[in-house]
Amino acid sequence: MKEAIEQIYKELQDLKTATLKEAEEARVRFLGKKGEVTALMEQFRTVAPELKREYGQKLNDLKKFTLAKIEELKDAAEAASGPASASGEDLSMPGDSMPLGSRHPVSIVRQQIVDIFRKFGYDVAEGPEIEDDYHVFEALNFPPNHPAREMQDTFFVSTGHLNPLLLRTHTSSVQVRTMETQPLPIRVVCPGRVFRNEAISARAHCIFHQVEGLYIDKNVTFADLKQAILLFAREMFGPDTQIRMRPSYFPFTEPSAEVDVSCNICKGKGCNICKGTGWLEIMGCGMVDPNVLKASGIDPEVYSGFAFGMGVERIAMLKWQVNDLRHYFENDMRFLSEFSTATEV
Ligand code: 2U9
Repeated sequence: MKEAIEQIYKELQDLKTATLKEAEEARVRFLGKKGEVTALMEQFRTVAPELKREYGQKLNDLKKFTLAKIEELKDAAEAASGPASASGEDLSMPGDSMPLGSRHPVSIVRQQIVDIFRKFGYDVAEGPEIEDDYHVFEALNFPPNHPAREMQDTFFVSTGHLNPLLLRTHTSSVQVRTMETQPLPIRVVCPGRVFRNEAISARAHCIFHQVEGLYIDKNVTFADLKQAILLFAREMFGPDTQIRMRPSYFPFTEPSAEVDVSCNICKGKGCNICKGTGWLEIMGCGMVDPNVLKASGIDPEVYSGFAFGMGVERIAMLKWQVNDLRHYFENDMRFLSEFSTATEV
């Protein structure tokens, strides 16, 4: 037994461990149920009575020495790896990161557009996505056989009666409802989802977002429209932005125009974003057709107004030079995370 005790002292003196786990393994090796020191303590029973006192003392000393050595090894391992839990994990490690969600780019741009018009004094109105034929077409001066009403352009919810239900193809129906219910003058922007029965491609989708606007008062002129659009374009695309208007046609406005802004990539010189023209189309607009005012009970002899409409995805594509509309609908995190800090106007 004497040799065995000395052998254990020697092993303990030379013992080195690098981690808490190794120190714990050493404890089990010497002091565990089947440990070397534990085995010697059990052998004590077989020691001759006249030697019991001497060996009792030796074994107690050995046990104390072993406990102190293991304690020392554990302290050294903890000091080397920082604070640790009982299971040996390093509690000083940084935690797993929890990525924060962020607003969708379409939502960011829709809010930016709305905020600009709110700053100009416009109210915000929303309305139903399932609408009736009257508020989407009839009240907006669409002739009965206008192609936009047809099956291939409109998703019908119910057909077969005079005023079918359908998914709105534009948010103009919200302006019609505003004209029906709100006192004049009216200055309102209407953001929302719209639905068109179109094949999905890089440039078109069957669901997209619009912001439309309407201003009705006495003596509203095309010059007011031009000024409102210019101020909007400069807030949205930068203070040096120029606009131009090209004549167009919509059933609900007369005269009507398409609006382009100077390309903010090439500063009007011509690049592949503006396809060499120096201009980018951003919206349509016009003076509200007298028939539209009349349909909602507003006297076109007394009042006039302008209206405009833009696709939010299109504005977002121009703002961030995204070349495929479908990115906005696919919820690919690699795309969406590009916009996690893009909240400023
Ligand atoms: C009322 C009267 C007039 C809204 C207008 C446009 C021109 C227009 C398109 C832009 C791209 C739709 O998203 S898009 O495809 N819109 O060009 N919208 S004027 O005119 C109205 C609305 C309501 C009562």
